[in-house]
Amino acid sequence: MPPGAKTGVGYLVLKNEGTGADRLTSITSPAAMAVEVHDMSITDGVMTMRKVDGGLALQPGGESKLAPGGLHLMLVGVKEPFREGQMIPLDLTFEKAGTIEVQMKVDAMGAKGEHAAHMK
Ligand SMILES: [Cu+2]
Repeated sequence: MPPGAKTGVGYLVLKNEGTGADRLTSITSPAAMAVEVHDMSITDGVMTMRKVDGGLALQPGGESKLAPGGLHLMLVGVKEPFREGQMIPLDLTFEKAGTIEVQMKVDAMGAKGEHAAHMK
């Protein structure tokens, strides 16, 4: 993270290995005030980002990729600047599957490309 930054970006892949549809409804982390799902698109060279409301739907056997250039997690109000190599715990809450804890590893700034461009 750049010095003084309060926002971090996270990427992951969600897989639904069950037989019913599910939905990621909320995400929390002790490391940030809020975690939002954002979508990013580039129109005429201008990058825009919007918050995805209503959660992320997961079809049975399907997956949802949060990757540079598209969907991502936005960690807002980061309490302590992230350090490379550090693990950030996240609680993902699903409509059916309940709450699942995952750990995200901090990469060097810009390691995954353009996401640094929209970090404040
Ligand atoms: Cu974002």
